[in-house]
Amino acid sequence: MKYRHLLLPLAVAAGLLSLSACKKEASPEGPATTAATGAGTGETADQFVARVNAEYRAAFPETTSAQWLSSTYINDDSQRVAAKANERSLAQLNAWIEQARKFEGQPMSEDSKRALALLKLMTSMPAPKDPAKLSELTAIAARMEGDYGAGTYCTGEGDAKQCRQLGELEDVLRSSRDYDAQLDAWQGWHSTAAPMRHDYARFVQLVNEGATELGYADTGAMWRAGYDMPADQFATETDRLWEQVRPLYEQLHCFARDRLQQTYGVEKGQVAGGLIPAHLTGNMWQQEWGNLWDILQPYPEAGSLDITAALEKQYQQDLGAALHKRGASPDTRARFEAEREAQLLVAKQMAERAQDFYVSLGMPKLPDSYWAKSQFIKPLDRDVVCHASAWDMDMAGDVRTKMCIKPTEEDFTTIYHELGHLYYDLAYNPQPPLFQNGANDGFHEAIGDTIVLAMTPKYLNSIGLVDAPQESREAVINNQMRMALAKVAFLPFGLMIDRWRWGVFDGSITPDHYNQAWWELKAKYQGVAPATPRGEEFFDAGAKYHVPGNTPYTRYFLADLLQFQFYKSLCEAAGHTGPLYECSFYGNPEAGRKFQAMLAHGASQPWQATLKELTGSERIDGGAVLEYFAPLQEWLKQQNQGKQCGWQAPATASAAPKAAAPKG
Ligand code: X8Z
Ligand code: ZN
Repeated sequence: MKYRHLLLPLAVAAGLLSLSACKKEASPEGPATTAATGAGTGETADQFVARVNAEYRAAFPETTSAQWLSSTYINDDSQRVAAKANERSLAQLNAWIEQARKFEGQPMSEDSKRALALLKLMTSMPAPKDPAKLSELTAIAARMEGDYGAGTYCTGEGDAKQCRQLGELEDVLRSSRDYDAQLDAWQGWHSTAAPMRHDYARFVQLVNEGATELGYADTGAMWRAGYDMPADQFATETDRLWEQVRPLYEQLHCFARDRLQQTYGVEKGQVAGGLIPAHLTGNMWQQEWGNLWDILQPYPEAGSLDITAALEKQYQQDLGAALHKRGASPDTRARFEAEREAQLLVAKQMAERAQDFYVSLGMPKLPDSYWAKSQFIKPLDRDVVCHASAWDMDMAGDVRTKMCIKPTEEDFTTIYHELGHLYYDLAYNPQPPLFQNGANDGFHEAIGDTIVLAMTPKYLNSIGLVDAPQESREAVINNQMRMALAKVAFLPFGLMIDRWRWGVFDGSITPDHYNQAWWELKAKYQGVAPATPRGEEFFDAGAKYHVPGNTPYTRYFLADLLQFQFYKSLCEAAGHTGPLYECSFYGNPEAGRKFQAMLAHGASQPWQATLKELTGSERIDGGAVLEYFAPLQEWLKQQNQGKQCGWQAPATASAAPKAAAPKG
């Protein structure tokens, strides 16, 4: 992710209608007069649902276009248009929900019952009915997203002044091993979020008002209500799942901390209590640790899995060819153009690789419009939102991704992730609009990641990214570590973000404790801590896109587990025998058929039924994660023998708000 300075506020509020995942879905929008029709006009419930579906479909492309423009071409005008569209959309949604009340208890089909239940949950940003407050809400949402996108950290004065945005600061965390340079990059990015605190506190008040008007205790309760089970039960379910996988995470944490101490010294390699310093994980939010491969690789002699290095090599090749085209001694301008050409080419090559995997399963190629209209690399002539997202523009095949791709392993797997969203969209496009969504939001996030699990060393070798894999225990452990740094490291992060937000929404975390609660939860779940004090003058939650972007996050925790369940089932469908971690279903049409059948259901039935069809089970479960990582867990235990594992959350944690025990 990389942002340049945004002069103007971004008006696209992510998650206004969080139909699916990180997608920026259009909000419904219909003629204002529809509010006046309804049951009073003799319309039946089934007819009402059909009308909402039709109005929604009709309004969809225009609204998504406004949002796409505002995210990929930021200026006053695109922001104004998108902001206004969001305001109208949320008003329309409230009107539909109001009209739907008239049909409570009336006869209707099972599909209509489900559609009406889903209608109430269509937005993650419930809006107050009061028009002034609705307007204030969309303005704040737009401003926060803009502030995040515009975040710039400047140091030095005069000629020595240097300003960097997220992408450049992330480069430091990924590539530098200089403690102070990393700390500076980490602190720099987090300093950009501090001014958002006030807006966020007001935002919370406004969405809570919207949520209570809809009959929920608060916005967090509304978010938890979206899982075809009682909201309380869902919260308990996430606790259960975390307890299942926590021991595995703790082993990984212990190993990583030890290696960090070897690298940076005993003192600097940890924070008091055995916590990992937040700026040393190679990731701004400590959510994935794959960039620490150089430090954490178990057996450097057992074959290279350095995908970032391989992609960089591909880029250099592309650049060589682009330069070659420009003659023997290209001038500065020609060199610059060659660099841009090579950046775009390698980005598209990465996306083509991802597409190839889906096609190998029997899925269609993405339409030409995908290649023509997607944003692959960061444009130079304007500001854009770089955080990766997948878009269904019209429910009729105009699908796009928006990224600022760099040739890194992280971006490579992110494209596979994003295409998972698009293939889900395309598969459920025949459903009525209200069912055009993931079985639950975790499903949407898990599709592409399931494919990522099938990117075994053999597969990576077949596409020329790594050497022919060795058949050794060391090689297995290496690959398990590579996967664990992405998938296991992520687990507590996937949980803690909404633990914090649930607490913020239910009032148990008050604005004067935002940062304290944030770091208490980071310590409790992830075992990470800032190396320097982070008082309430900061707003560190705001430094993570999904907080100002208001995208619920528990979906990613669920996805981290679900993807292993999906993977196991697809491996079985492909006839895989042997250890789970060896399976790749690349090129297997049977696995493809099973996957496609699941995708095609969309949200038309409770997710439990969809899960059962694919896996035989109705429950999300950590068992497949543990099965997959069994060799690594054993290895980690051996490595950690004699070490004092675990950590002590800081003393203030005893005063932690009841964020983990949300209300209904
Ligand atoms: O936001 C995303 C995707 C878009 S849905 C790029 N992810 C989460 C994140 O970046 O924090 C994917 C993994 C987790
Ligand atoms: Zn996603």
